[in-house]
Amino acid sequence: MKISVILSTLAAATLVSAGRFHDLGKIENTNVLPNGYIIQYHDNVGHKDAHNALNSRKIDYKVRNEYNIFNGAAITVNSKHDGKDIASLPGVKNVWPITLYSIPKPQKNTKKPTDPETVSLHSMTGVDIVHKKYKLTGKGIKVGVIDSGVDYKHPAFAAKGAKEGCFARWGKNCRVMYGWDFVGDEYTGRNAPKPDADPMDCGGHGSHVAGIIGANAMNIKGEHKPPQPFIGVAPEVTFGAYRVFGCNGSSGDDIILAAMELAFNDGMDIINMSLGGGSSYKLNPTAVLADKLIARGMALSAAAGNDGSQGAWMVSDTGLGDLASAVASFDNAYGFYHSFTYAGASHPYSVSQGWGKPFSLPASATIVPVFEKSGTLTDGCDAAIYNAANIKGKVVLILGDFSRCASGARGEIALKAGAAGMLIQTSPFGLANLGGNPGFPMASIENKAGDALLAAYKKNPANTATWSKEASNFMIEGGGAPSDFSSFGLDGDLRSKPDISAPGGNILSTYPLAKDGYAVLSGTSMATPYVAGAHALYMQAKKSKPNGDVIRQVFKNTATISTNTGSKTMASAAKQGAGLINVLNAITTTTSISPDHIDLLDTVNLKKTVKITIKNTGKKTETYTLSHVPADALNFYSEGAYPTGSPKIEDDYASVSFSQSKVKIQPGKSAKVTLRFKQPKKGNAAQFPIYSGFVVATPNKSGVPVHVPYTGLKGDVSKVPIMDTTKGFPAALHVDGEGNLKDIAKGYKFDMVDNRPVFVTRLGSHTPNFTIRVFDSKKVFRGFVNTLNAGSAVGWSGRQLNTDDENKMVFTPWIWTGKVLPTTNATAPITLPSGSYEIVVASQKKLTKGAYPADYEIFNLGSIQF
Ligand SMILES: *[C@@H]1O[C@H](CO)[C@@H](O)[C@H](O)[C@H]1NC(C)=O
Ligand SMILES: *[C@@H]1O[C@H](CO)[C@@H](O)[C@H](O)[C@H]1NC(C)=O
Ligand SMILES: *[C@@H]1O[C@H](CO)[C@@H](O)[C@H](O)[C@H]1NC(C)=O
Ligand SMILES: *[C@@H]1O[C@H](CO)[C@@H](O)[C@H](O)[C@H]1NC(C)=O
Ligand SMILES: CC(=O)N[C@H]1CO[C@H](CO)[C@@H](O)[C@@H]1O
Repeated sequence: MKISVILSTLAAATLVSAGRFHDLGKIENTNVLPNGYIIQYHDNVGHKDAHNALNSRKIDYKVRNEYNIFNGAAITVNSKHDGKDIASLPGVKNVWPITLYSIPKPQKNTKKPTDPETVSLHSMTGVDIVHKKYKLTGKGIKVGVIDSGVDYKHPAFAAKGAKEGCFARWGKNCRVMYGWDFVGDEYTGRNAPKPDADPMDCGGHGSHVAGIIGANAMNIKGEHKPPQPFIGVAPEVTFGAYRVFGCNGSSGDDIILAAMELAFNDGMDIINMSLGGGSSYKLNPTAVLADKLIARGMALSAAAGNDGSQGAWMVSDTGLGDLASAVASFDNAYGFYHSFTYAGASHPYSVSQGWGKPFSLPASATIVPVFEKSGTLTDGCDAAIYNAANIKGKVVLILGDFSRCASGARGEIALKAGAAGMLIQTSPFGLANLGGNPGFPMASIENKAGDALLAAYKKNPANTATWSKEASNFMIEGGGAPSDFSSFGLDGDLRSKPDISAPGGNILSTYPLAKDGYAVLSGTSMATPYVAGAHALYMQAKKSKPNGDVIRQVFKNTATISTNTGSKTMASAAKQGAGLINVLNAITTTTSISPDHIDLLDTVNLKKTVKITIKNTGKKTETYTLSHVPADALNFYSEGAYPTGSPKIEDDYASVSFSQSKVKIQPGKSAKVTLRFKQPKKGNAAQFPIYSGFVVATPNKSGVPVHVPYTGLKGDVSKVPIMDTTKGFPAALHVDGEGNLKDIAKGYKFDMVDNRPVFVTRLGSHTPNFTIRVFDSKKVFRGFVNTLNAGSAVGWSGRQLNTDDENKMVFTPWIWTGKVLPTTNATAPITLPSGSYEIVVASQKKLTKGAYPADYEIFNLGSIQF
């Protein structure tokens, strides 16, 4: 077996608890702080009781943070005690190791800050109209940014009438009213934080996020002038800047919990968190606290994650709570372009860099497509082809195939042949960037625009083109669809996640002045603050502050359901959630549907009938028509036991029937409708396709249609492979003193000091309970493997990434010391006597009760002797 890994870099890990053991299954990433634990107490237990309990067990510990809403503390343990001891203390409900979160890796950007489609994202979401027509700005709403800080001096954060921004601790009339630096510049997640009062941003991420929520860069002149004017979603919100990242590195969730509680105590209405992290269950500390804060009236949106290339089951932790919003990303869609009108239709065009200005041509410069002999549009690389056509003083239309000549060269040829200008049809789609030619008007047009011109020319070659004087907004071909990088759901309980999407691909926003002031970034981190800003607009519009889950429902009900780029069918709800947020629809709708998601589960547990409640919150009686909009099914298991990075998209659709197809509802009243689902006929149940769709209720007046997404898995989810067996996992190997992994020689006896067995595992999907069990030669169960590097092997776990940031395969090595945890509520591991022991890797199958062995996926790794 060829796996190489340097074991000395592995961090100690794991946590345990009498009630629950929470293994994070991410030991390989060293993203756990050694000896650090987060403890949650039972409801009636306080800090003092917890100290007494710790002291009575003679545990030498230091308090890092205490949490009143979460009801617990973060501690560092100096003595030999570990998570298991702490978990067994009276009054302790949960124990987790302190986990490090990083700022999600920004995605590669294809756009520059000057590209037109980086500013007009608000036309995707109705926010442009909400600004103009409803004059909503988020005034009076407080939004907390838990991130790398905010460059509060940036002029885009200046209060009305002020030239620069400021922080209220040291200034007057500031938009950043609250804030704290929990960590200091040098904090990396692994060293001691040095808190201070100044939340100035150093990394840049937090300023970008804050700008998306509420920058105003419309009228900034001078040194800090933006590459083009832009505005945030809610440009008059008040900010809290809670800095949890140093200039570089990660942040511990002990710090993040403290920041979330301070944000709540400062009276923040909304917080947004975009933390990187694998996907697991909703039972992680930040998700637990998030649900508590939302229940107390706060709104919280969290990034779904940028792991779209890793396949299914990848939505990040923090947004997994029942009440929180996990936010997916769409690519920026609209662009502000000059255009021309031809045969009654307007088409945007993108001027070549060489020409650099809009076209201004006489009506006599009609458009002439130039064809090859075969009748297809030419690439325009040969002079002869122009000479054969009558193109003098005309604008030639040619195909954007750049394999034979570059754009400058073909411009030169057409110019010499006497053309007045050139339009290039982009292939396959989307407006292309052209280098062009300084002396010749050249521009790219969309693929569909090229087709439209050809069709119109055929009917009437004498059509003339009119060139616009002003630029205007166009939805751009290829934009406005789910971002490739945005993570796929579902979660480990087959719940429908992510919840909603917002623009997150190619977003222009503020950056620290020390780093040029502006940047275009992409990621679900950019989509998340968009939703936070949208919450602020909604609260201002309604003059009330509904809880986050209430607003989530409105946003989900009224989102715009979208197709994938180049596809006619709707994108899966496991990718786009309920669709792209539409704030205009959200504030004007007079209908709601609850619940805001339908989890059909798998074939075995299929929820065949589901009741939804439609409520008419308007002033007039409405008759609603119910309909079903199916979405693509995603097949991640067409190639074997490990989920493929990108799914096979299949046209399997569920069918839905309604107890009534029309329902009349009086104002202020609601009605229940029963939905009957049949799962798709076509999909191959052995490949577990995830199907989805939307149930829509359309009011008979011109009101906003509302919908609820449903998701289901065809097949028996308990048969979805948990262990990745495609690459030789799981296996028992031999780790020598230098950390090299080798096969175990037959009859080998380990000394358990210089030579130890290591059990390697790699999870392709979630398991409610991952265990490595030890049986003696009489087949008697002796306990769960306790390791040198990763604690004891028992507890839930999310799926593992396919590859890490360095493109290395991700897996977990469990280095065995000969110790076992005899039961899950034992207070300490015990050392087994020398002998021969059988090692069994057993992962509980999803949606089962957990009876051993029936409900487990089991691999026997053979015997280990020591
Ligand atoms: C952060 O990293 C950069 C580049 O690696 C380095 O130049 C800088 O000094 C670091 N900053 C801090 C505060 O550690
Ligand atoms: C819409 O439905 C209501 C209730 O059934 C009805 O009174 C009204 O006439 C309908 N309006 C239209 C335009 O069909
Ligand atoms: C995992 O399985 C063990 C052994 O059956 C059990 O004691 C433990 O409670 C289970 N843990 C969870 C989280 O279900
Ligand atoms: C573990 O806890 C269970 C109930 O939670 C109890 O029945 C059992 O006796 C405990 N085992 C030990 C070893 O404490
Ligand atoms: C306002 C705020 O906290 N924004 C954050 C939203 O979510 C992600 C997670 O940290 C961050 O990237 C943003 O900084």
